[in-house]
Amino acid sequence: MTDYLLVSFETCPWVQRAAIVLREKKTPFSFKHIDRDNRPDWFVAISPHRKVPVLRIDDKVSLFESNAIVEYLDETIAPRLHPGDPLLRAWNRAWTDYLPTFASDVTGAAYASTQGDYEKAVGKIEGPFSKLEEALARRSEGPFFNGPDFSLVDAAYAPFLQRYGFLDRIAPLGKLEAFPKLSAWSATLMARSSTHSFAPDVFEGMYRETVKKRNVWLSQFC
Ligand SMILES: N[C@@H](CCC(=O)N[C@@H](CS)C(=O)NCC(=O)O)C(=O)O
Repeated sequence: MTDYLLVSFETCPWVQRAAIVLREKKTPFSFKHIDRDNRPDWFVAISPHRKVPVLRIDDKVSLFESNAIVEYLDETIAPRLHPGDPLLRAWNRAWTDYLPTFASDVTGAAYASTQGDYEKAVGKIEGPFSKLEEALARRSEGPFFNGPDFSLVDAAYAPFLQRYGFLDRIAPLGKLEAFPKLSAWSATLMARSSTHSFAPDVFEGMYRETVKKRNVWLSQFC
């Protein structure tokens, strides 16, 4: 049996994306959590950008970049999470390509160092939310991004929708409520066990601790 090791920082959303795909495929794996502030030499040697996730396979091969990792897992382990139809698959890839922008606009408030920067960051949330609401309106049914079947798009967005929820509970944002399809999608993903690498309430505490230590404007509320 192939041995999969996910090298991680405990609260990294990009690692979580890969872990979700492994859990959806019911594939056993383990985490190796490392310290962001003290990255070991063995890690630096296998991670060209010094970032997590790295997926170590059979302690021989290392893959980096969450999108490359999940595409590899999807090509090599059943069931396929990408849709079979090439057009729908291209459309799905277009939305996973959008993920870094979504992540930065929706969770940027967690990195703002002043109240002014925080308010500017909060002002960026509605744009991506409205884009996703329109994308979700194209399908005929839910509960997932494409309909009844869980996909790589669901795995990609779940960690960032979860962090939006955390931020909304640290200092109320109230943005999601204006987008019913996105709200329902987010609720579905939060209720899905594959989303969670830790018990949700424990993880929320860990996330708050991370924001607190970051010494940003939001830290005072954590
Ligand atoms: N594009 C990368 C992003 C990964 C990423 O930004 N990871 C963060 C942790 S959540 C990291 O390793 N940051 C370390 C750094 O920037 O030095 C991916 O999808 O894997």
